[in-house]
Amino acid sequence: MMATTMTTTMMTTAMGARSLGGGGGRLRRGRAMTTTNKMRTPATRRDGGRARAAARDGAAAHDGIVDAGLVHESSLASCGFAPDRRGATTNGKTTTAKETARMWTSATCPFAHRPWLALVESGAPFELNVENLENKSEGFKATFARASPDASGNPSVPILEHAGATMVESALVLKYVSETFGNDALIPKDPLKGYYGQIFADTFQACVPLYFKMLRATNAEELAEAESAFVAGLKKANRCLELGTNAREDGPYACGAQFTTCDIMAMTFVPRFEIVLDHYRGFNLRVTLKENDCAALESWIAAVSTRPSMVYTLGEIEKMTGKSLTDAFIAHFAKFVSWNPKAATAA
Ligand SMILES: N[C@@H](CCC(=O)N[C@@H](CS)C(=O)NCC(=O)O)C(=O)O
Repeated sequence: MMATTMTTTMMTTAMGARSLGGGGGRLRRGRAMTTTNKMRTPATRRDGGRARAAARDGAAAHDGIVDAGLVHESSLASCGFAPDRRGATTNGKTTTAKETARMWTSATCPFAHRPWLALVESGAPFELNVENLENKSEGFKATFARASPDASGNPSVPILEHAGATMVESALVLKYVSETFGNDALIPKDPLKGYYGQIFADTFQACVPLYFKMLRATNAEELAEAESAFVAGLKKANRCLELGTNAREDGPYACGAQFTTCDIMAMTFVPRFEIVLDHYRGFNLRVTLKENDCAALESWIAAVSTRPSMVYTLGEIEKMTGKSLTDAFIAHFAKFVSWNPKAATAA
């Protein structure tokens, strides 16, 4: 099957103006992007072009920007090692945020869901190429081979094409999208909150391989072992939120009031954990968190689960797959499950 191209119009953070223009609808540009352009005025424009003029005349790179007396003789500018600023009329963000991003994705992939959330949150102009991972298109394979460190590796989503570049790996693509579009709104602003958000995100993410271990278990003993490691991982993630209580007291997200990439890195797994583990392993995430006094993690889950971009993208997954979210996620992760205790009991 060929990849389906879905042209998606931008959606504002408030989700008030959300719309999905299928079938090649005209792309609208995000409000946040306009703000980015305003905020990112390059130094050469701020100083009225004096620095460029100075560089052209062979003067020091700082001429016209700061008083000569303020520049230490060991500075890069004085030593002549400062980057050549001639022709530097803009920075990367100013120009590239206007270009439409194309993301190769699979509707149900938790990794591709990360940059998708960031694209939506940022009001970026983007298109989705929804790939059938069971029957990959030649275009998808070639695009992956162009960008992956392992050109002959198994092609995977997400892949982002933007500004003439092709990028792989969800965490890096998420970072790129967040920095390129939407005025850095998703990047933690406060360093301490950022610390707590990141340690939480990293710790929560350590549960992901344990989740796959639970799905891959081939007998009750393996499952019990994987499950207890998974629960221990959840408790550690809960502890990270607790450790950051004072810093994060202004809001429910990993960094407090600010919704950031730290939330996005972790949150896409929440509905998968809930639905897939319940179905294949009879494991109830919410009950487990309650039984293990993980109130901080429960509050974070409540906040990210109701985030408008999350609600919106989950709805889109149903539209793309033509299935309920439950059926779509169960089908996506079926390939990891070779032993099903329910089926074993029934047999
Ligand atoms: N480390 C990668 C993992 C991406 C990944 O595993 N994607 C899965 C889909 S959820 C994939 O495309 N697998 C290839 C396949 O199913 O053949 C990332 O974070 O981007």
